[in-house]
Amino acid sequence: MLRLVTIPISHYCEKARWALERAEIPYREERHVQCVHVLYAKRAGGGLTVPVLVTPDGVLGESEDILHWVDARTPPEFRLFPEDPAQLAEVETISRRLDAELGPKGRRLIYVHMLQDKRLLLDVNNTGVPRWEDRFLRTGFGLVLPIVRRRLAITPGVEVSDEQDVFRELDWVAELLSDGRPYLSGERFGAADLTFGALSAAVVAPPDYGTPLPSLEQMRPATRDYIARAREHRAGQFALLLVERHRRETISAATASGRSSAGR
Ligand SMILES: N[C@@H](CCC(=O)N[C@@H](CS)C(=O)NCC(=O)O)C(=O)O
Repeated sequence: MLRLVTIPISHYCEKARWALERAEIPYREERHVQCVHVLYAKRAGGGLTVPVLVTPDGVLGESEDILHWVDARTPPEFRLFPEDPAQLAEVETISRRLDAELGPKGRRLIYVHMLQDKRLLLDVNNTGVPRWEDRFLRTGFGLVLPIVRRRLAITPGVEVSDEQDVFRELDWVAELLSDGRPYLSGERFGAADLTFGALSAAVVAPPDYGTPLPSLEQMRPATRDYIARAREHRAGQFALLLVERHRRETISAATASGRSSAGR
């Protein structure tokens, strides 16, 4: 059985879960809270970040590598990355920009907001982690907080520029879609779409995710405000559509329904 070491709320971990579940590759998720995750990520053979996927062929500590590993075990017509070198380069360019921009900026933005609502944050954050880690984070929150702030480079007011950057990235995604392509990856659902669907969770809080997310009603008004605006954005609507159509879609279900492109 594969092991996937995660921080359950992490959207990079969601990217890995989504890819594995779509390809129906069984895995066991090992959920840990922030900071403690380092012990388990390192012990599994990874680095400082999660997801870490432990496979019989070795340990993968980058979400993009996990998608490639899954693809190598997926029938060609359902692979996330195209074979054609030019198309592959385009899909990787889009995915990597999402990994480098929307991922970290959206994450810091939601952390800054949620850190102001400790109880809701911990309830959502700690789903499925070992009991001692839940207690550790609740009682040691004051100790962990400065480490998280430092790791994420949270400085006073950083959420203002993060929000601008997030909406700039959403504009860019909308611009890509404006040529009429059905998916960011081209004619069918692929790595860029899965990456966008997972990483945009921090800004659209989709109704379906690998661990329960809070509803808009549970959030503070300022958080609700930017998430509602992101959901209304053309790219935000696309993100929600990706989740609705593809988050629970499996390759065998797509095959049974006669679709060769996993859900178009
Ligand atoms: N490039 C990595 C990024 C992963 C990443 O940033 N993971 C975060 C969780 S969202 C993490 O482990 N953060 C903990 C830390 O940096 O201490 C990937 O795509 O897998």
